[in-house]
Amino acid sequence: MQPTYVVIFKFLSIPLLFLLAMTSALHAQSTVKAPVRVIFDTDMDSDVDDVAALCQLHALADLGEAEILGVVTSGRNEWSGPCCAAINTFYGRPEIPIGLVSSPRAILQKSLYAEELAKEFPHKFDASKAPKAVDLYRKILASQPDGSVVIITVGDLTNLAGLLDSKPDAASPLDGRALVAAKVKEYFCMGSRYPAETDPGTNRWGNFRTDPESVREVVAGWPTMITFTGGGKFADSMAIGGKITQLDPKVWPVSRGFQLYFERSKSGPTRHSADLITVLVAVRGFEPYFKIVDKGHNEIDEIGRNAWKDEPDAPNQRYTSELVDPSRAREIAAIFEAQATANPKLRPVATPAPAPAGAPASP
Ligand SMILES: [Ca+2]
Repeated sequence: MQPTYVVIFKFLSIPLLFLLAMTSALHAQSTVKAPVRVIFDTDMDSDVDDVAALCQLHALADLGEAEILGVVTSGRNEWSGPCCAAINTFYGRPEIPIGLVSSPRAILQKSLYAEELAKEFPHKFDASKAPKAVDLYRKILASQPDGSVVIITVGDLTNLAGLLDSKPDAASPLDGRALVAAKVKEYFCMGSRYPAETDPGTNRWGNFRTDPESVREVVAGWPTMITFTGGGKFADSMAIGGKITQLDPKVWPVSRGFQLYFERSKSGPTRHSADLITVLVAVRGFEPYFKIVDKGHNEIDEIGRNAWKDEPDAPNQRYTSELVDPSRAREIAAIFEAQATANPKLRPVATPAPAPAGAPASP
């Protein structure tokens, strides 16, 4: 007996089959999402999730889901810029512009990996020719369609405060706030804990305590949607590192970064995924994993502690710091690791050929 679908197809004429095929192709085309146009703003210094998050963003670019318009660094560590350049080069995108923070508010933090990644992996970054982060933001935003750009910060908010405060220049006749209002679709911010961060200490940790003045200015003055994503237990529940550290650290910057971080901080074998959560939500949205709180506003105190207040409601502020189903945390961590370890599409890493039978095992 013939399968049912064969019987059905026998009754369909060739032109009708062609029409059906064309209709489904057109439908597929109309449902393909345009890549999310991203500017990635990172403190590529103190913590190592930035390394994995930038690799993840390249993987999403390889899938056609994101386009990386530029990368800017928010801290004063001199190796952060070249480290980003090394990662961009690894993924076959050495042309991505990299801007460096210039504000006197920017702080200097040590890095356990940035210098090594910058020295061990090829790139042609020249800090003396790199644009200032705010200038690069302005240039990129001015060149993009209205309402099209997504900003992701996984570091300090120093550059964004500078952007809001920037004056008209050769790139655009608009001041910073008007330029952001015109060009930025949404802003995704990795920062702090939710519903509140209550550390009584004065250490300058995380992304809000490092430059609180800038955080207060950005949160108060940002003219489009801001989505905050939390750290702490939320990001710990999706910790990564197991698969990343299995890759050859001589070949893969992400593996080398995690190796150095774990060795030198005497930690591991996993690390929280705070910055990767922000990237995933910015590019793919909240569904199906992330719970959103969209009523209220984020209140930031003088030292950068925050508290989510239900009243009054800021229509342009929301956060996620909880999973719809917390039992799926490991599933999401596996997605992060798969993305951070995906073979670059533009510059694939050769997998070693299997040794011929009978050959001596390599040392
Ligand atoms: Ca970070």
